[in-house]
Amino acid sequence: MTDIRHIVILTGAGVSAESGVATFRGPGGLWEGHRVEDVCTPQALAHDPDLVHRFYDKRRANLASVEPNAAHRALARLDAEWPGELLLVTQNVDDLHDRAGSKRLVHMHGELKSALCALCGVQTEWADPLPPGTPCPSCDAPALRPDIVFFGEMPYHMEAIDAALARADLFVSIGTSGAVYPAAGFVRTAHYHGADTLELNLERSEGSAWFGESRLGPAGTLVPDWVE
Ligand code: BJW
Repeated sequence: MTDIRHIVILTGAGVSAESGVATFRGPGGLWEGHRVEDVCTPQALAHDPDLVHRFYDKRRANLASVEPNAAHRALARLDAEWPGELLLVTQNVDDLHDRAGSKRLVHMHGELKSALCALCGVQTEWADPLPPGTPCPSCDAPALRPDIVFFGEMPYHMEAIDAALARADLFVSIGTSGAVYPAAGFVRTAHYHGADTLELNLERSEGSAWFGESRLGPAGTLVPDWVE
């Protein structure tokens, strides 16, 4: 990585798979027992808030039984030691990158451990139990919801992500199917701005053809190998 100074890394559910966090798509995926439109849209939250809260309560409870894996740890090491600019953009709502020690990190699809007031937009730490109708600590409206970016909602930190992609010399995508936008388009943006592009994934993602290089295998092996 001799000429590389600025790195943007995108992670998806595959980076947490070896920690025991389910991915979304495919057999055994998180949405196998749920239709996405039943749990992951603002309409679903309005129509059946109990179902949506239960879905995320279960996922949040699961965090207590999982640990960061070798891929999370390698990325945290890179963050600590890389002298140039680095931004780790995760689509994951788990806290495994945080617990591994990554600092230059943004959660573009929200966080299980955060609550969002649907009325005033204030974000607070999630404290169990927070059933639907819990009042917001700031404006008192009974509008606290999981701080998760649903389909049709704007992902977080897009300005910072776009700015980092425009400066990146290297864009690395890890453990994501490339099925969900805008994250699926980051490889094209980075390529357009002249960055090298590398994919580390168990199998070729939907946008695989856009990457300069694809390495296929488990993140727990590929990521430490790449970082060293
Ligand atoms: C391993 C591994 C191992 C396994 N090692 N690898 C038509 C065209 C284009 C766009 C749209 C469209 N219609 C609608 C849209 C927009 C929509 C969208 O993309 N829809 C698609 C379905 C087409 N997007 C949105 O609505 C987004 N907002 C938006 O676009 O706002 C407007 C906007 C405009 C302009 C600029 C910016 C914005 C919001 C998307 C919100 C996504 N939310 C979710 C749920 C989060 C909460 C939750 O956790 O429940 O985020 S959806 C879900 O998918 C989750 C994930 O973050 C996301 C991506 O999934 P991911 O991480 O890729 O997981 P998988 O399971 O798909 O893949 C895992 C991969 O890992 C696989 O490839 C495996 O092989 C691999 N793997 N084990 C390495 N050990």
